[in-house]
Amino acid sequence: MAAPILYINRESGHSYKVALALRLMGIGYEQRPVDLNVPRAERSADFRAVALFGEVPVFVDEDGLAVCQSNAILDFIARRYGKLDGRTPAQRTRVREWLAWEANRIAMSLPHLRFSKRFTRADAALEAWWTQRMHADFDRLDEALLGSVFLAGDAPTIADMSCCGYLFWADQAEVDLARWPAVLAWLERIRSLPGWRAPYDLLITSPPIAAGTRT
Ligand SMILES: N[C@@H](CCC(=O)N[C@@H](CS)C(=O)NCC(=O)O)C(=O)O
Repeated sequence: MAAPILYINRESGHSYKVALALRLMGIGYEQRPVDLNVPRAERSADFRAVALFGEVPVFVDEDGLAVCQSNAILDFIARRYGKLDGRTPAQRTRVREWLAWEANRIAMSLPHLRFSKRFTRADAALEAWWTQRMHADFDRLDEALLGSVFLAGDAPTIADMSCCGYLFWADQAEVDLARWPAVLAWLERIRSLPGWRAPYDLLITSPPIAAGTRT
């Protein structure tokens, strides 16, 4: 059996979510960087063969099964390796509720705002909209974390990996998380987990995002 492969880009928080989960699970795998400046149709043949949507991350397991979409990959690896999942059926359901929430909320605000501030500027109206949604998302997370150590109980799960991924780059979106103390405390708990690595320490070098690139 071949080692699993994770196609990533160093500037992709979606890639980081999965890389962090694999690291905390102790699963060995090979990272392959993808140049996001290259049009999707011209990316490497091995990537195009497995990337159903042309995006990173893509995970290819030991049997060659390719899984796309960060939260689907998190769900897949939690079940495949039996780690970072809820302990009870109710907790496992709660975990997947957070995955679905993240895809429609955090993934639709903070990553876009951060990309605009750091790489290719979007309209001011779009930035304002993403900022407003991001604040509402952080309010919701803060409320959840006031009464819970992690998002689905007292142990970390893929729900935490999904929701925390981009928050380690909050400074790049020029947002100060001090307004959300429960979120800050939760990020600190995640940072303290054995094996935790910051995004740029975990994701290998990829061709830098060129000026004007949109993802
Ligand atoms: N919903 C996807 C989003 C993935 C995504 O937006 N990937 C970006 C990098 S963070 C990408 O590959 N962009 C390349 C492109 O759009 O060509 C997920 O959760 O995996």
